Amino acid sequence: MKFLDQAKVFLKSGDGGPGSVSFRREAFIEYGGPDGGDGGRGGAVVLECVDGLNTLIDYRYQQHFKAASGRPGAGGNRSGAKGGDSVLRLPVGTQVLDDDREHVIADLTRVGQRIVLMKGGDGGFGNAHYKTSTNQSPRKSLPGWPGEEMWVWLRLKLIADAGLVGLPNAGKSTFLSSVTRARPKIADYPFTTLHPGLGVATVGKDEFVIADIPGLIEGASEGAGLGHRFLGHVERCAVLLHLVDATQDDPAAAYRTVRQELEDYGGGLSNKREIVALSKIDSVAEEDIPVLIDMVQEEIGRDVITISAISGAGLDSALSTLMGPVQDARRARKDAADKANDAESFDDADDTDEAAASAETGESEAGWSPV
Ligand SMILES: Nc1nc2c(ncn2[C@@H]2O[C@H](COP(=O)(O)OP(=O)(O)OP(=O)(O)O)[C@@H](O)[C@H]2O)c(=O)[nH]1
Ligand SMILES: [Mg+2]
Repeated sequence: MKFLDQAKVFLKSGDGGPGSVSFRREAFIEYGGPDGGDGGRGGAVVLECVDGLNTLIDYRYQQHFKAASGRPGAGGNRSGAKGGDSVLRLPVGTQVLDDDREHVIADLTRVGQRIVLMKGGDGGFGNAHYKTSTNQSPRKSLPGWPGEEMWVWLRLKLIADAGLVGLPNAGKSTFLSSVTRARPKIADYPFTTLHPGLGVATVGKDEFVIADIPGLIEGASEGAGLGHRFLGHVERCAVLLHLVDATQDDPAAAYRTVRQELEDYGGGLSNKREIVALSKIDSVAEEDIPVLIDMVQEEIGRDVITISAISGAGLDSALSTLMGPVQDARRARKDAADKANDAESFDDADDTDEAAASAETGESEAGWSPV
């Protein structure tokens, strides 16, 4: 399946149906009168957050979404039927931005979330509505109110627990393929990965989602390489796994380059918790490993771990190390959701079902400082 993380679409909610002008006229029935029903309401534009999607590719093929108009009212006081809604099925992590891409109109963070973005226009009144004591046979009715319309941008920021960053060729995709069932493209040249991919890793009974993104190079923030466009996909991660290729000449410089790009990107990435791993450790001589570790530790001022996605060395411990911050973030989200829930229903404090349900929403972001 192709990957697309932004799309521009046109949305329109349905117009209201017109009211009807009608009079009851039947043989042998006295006192006929106005009986024109109201028009139906136009359909709404609805956003629905669904499971099992991680691309916006569908929105490349269909860019116009129009809800149906309400049906006209009719005689016999029959109201028109409501117009059908237009429903956009979107992956978790989709944001809807206005035309100038500055304001977030909606943020879909949990499966099952449903947002009515634009209501349909009201139906117009039929003439029955205007019957008064002084005007027993009004001929007035109203057309329906128009629906709303606008262009919006859909922007997908994948929601993963841990994000892989590093220079091209650092072994990110190989790591993802070794610890999850994802099968990204892997090759011995830079920019093998052209779009982000996700995989689910298992640690004991727990699972967490890892995102693999294209490699960063110096100047990515100015658009070099694939630029830093895809960094948005690791913005919501609890932790970054920064892979530094142990086989290259200057691992410390490689680390610095990527850090610089994370800082230039902003979005809180440089404050996110980061685990640094020397990768491809199977390909360096045993005696060089401590030297390399020292080199990088000196640069970053804290511990690094070593891994080999090929031999499997260090992979389990890397996953357990990532699991810590992932669980911290989940706990923080749960606490925040509980708190919000308590504030909302303090008089119903022991309604634990409700608390658990809202804990799953994960609406809040955990704030992190570097480890
Ligand atoms: N010896 C050894 N080679 C590795 C290891 N991990 C990755 N490689 C090799 O390094 C090369 C690059 O690996 P990728 O996983 O494609 O690197 P990447 O970081 O995803 O690269 P981009 O997608 O270009 O950013 C491939 O030829 C891999 O076979 C490892 O642990 N040991
Ligand atoms: Mg890759």
